Amino acid sequence: MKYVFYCSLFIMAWLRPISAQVIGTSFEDIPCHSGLYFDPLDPETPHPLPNQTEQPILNWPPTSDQLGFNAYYTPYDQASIGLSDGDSVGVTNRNSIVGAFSDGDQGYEISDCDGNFTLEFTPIDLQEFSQASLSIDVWIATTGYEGNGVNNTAQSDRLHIYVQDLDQTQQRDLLNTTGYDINDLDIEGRWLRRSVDISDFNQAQLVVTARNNTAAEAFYLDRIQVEGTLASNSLNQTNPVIFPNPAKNSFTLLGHDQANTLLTLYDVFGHNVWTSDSKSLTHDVSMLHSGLYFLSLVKDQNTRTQKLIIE
Ligand SMILES: [Ca+2]
Ligand SMILES: [Ca+2]
Ligand SMILES: [Ca+2]
Ligand SMILES: [Ca+2]
Repeated sequence: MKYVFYCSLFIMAWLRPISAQVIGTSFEDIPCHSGLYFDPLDPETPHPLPNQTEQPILNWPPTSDQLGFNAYYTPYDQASIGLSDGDSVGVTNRNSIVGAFSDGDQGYEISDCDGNFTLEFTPIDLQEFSQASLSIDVWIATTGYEGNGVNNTAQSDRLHIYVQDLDQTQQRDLLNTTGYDINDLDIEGRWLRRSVDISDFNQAQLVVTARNNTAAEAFYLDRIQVEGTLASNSLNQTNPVIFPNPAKNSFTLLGHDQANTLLTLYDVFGHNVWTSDSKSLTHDVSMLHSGLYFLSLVKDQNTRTQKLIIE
């Protein structure tokens, strides 16, 4: 009787919707190089911006608990020098303009691109979530910006930050100065927290695209956070129980027929990171990094998915 009582308490606690940080980045724990970034490729053609030895990092791979990002360059309609002349871009701890980063000691800087700089973050799989939001901190350096950002020219600075759903082909703005002189928007010289609801998105990707052309024109990014609440059907009472959850090196799965069940763990990017058809109740996951995962159980073409946190 006691056992049933405690089990009921456990399941009730476990059935509560869980709202928590899904993933993010604050650009901490990434190597930081001072100095300028020099793009070695032709500024007249669009291209990915490759990391250069001992220069600020522009691209970084994702981990199970941190978003990755990749940088791209697109020239003006009349191509200029782009980032070939040496510019302050990428992961930085230079805080002379922002005073302090909004989270930790590092952020991401985009300055003097002489063209268009696009930063794409790792797409996140949100299909298991009923609610989700994405937030970012932005600092726009105080200086004179030109134009209204409509034309793809040097005299038309702009900053556009949005989340796109790669699955449903839609996008939602966090900040878009297109159509305005940045100086008229009262957004310079302080950290701005921008958030957007993406509960209806399946595959969410954060994109930052910037156009500026002097060293004084600088945009900074920090404290990117995706938060979410798991969909209630992922917490179905008939599902097996994962214990402990959060897990450290292993987890035990109770209340399911372990014979002929295929277990797969997916990370928040939708990547398959672990598979097992073991009949054991306890599974070793010590090789996985800490983070949020989805445990998928497939048996007789029926699939159940549950959340697993590894610490
Ligand atoms: Ca930071
Ligand atoms: Ca430049
Ligand atoms: Ca202006
Ligand atoms: Ca300008």
